[in-house]
Amino acid sequence: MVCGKDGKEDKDHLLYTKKFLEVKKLLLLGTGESGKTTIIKQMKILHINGYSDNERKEKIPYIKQNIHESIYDIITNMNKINPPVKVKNEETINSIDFIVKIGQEGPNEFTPEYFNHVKKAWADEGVKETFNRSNEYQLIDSAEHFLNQIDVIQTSGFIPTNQDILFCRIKTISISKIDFEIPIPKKYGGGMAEFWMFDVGGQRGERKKWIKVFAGIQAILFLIASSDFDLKLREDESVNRLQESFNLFQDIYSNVYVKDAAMIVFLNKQDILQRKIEQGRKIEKYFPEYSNFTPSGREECNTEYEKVRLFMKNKILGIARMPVFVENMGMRPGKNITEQLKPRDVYIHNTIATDTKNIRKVFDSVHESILQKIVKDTGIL
Ligand SMILES: Nc1nc2c(ncn2[C@@H]2O[C@H](COP(=O)(O)OP(=O)(O)OP(=O)(O)O)[C@@H](O)[C@H]2O)c(=O)[nH]1
Ligand SMILES: [Mg+2]
Repeated sequence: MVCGKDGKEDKDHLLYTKKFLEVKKLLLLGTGESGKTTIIKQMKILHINGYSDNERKEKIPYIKQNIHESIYDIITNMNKINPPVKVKNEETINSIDFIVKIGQEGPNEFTPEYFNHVKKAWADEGVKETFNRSNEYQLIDSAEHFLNQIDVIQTSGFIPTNQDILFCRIKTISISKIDFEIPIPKKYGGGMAEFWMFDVGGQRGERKKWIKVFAGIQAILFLIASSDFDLKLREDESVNRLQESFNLFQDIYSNVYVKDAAMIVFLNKQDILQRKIEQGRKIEKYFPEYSNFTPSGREECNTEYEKVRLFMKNKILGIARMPVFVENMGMRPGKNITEQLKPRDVYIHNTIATDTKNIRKVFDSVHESILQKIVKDTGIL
């Protein structure tokens, strides 16, 4: 307890302890496949009770479906990409025909025969080459993880690990909420903070539902898949996925319904971004302005990957620096008032949503930022 001469500090302390103890409502936003649901899964692992064996087993059909979607999308794109790719081993054609005949929906039953064909196809060098060019078509991120594990997945005693659950891709088409409690650091008075975290679908058709959960949100966790720089949007292949993310961030940043929420940005999928940059993929091919980008002297930048990370951070800060004007409807025609929104802090983190250790660390820091914002907003310090 903080004691003051006139009891003011005591009152202040009580006020913000009360604020800290209020439920904190966090909203996950971002484009499709940016990693929102993966963050929800991490909260269940870190702050709820993790996954029971039954819950793990419930994921098996989805994992098998991920395998089918992956192999189907790779092999049906071998001929479509330019230049096309041929199988290296003629015998693979038989397996490819078997899988293609099943169709996009997947088999009624995942038999040993089915898995043998998938394994044969995946072992072909031509199929691997097409996989390596997956930025030229649409492929889920979990493809390699599950295709490499068919032997384990097809056994009758298979129980998915946390890693499998985190990689399993299921598109979100409804709004869901999880709640959990985490300890408040002693310096803020201790106790437990209750969090409600909302997950929404990020594809274009899902975004009209977002407004339903805007009321009373304290913080927005906005996810950007930073590795998206060389991918096209699933919903509209004429649009770059990373550009779509920046545009969406700008829309949300200037949205008057969430103007009081803290803005926390996760530059996610850092593992994939690092791999792509180290393999020599060039971001300037998609974002020509990168060629003129020089990080400020204060920021550590020893590798190309670190420079790309700073470029993206800079893009976000650039959007946040732009003035936001909103028009308030006046009572009488012609009496509209244009108001400039207060600029606000944007907290940016580089994340790997599939890495529990990384998310534990980042979320501790997110929690701290939210507490600091409460202190700032209540005007006590
Ligand atoms: N390697 C890697 N994969 C990731 C990362 N974050 C998410 N993924 C994978 O990306 C895929 C999409 O993640 P989701 O969490 O389903 O994405 P979402 O934002 O919920 O997508 P929608 O529900 O369509 O809005 C999943 O297969 C995840 O395992 C990451 O940091 N690294
Ligand atoms: Mg989702």
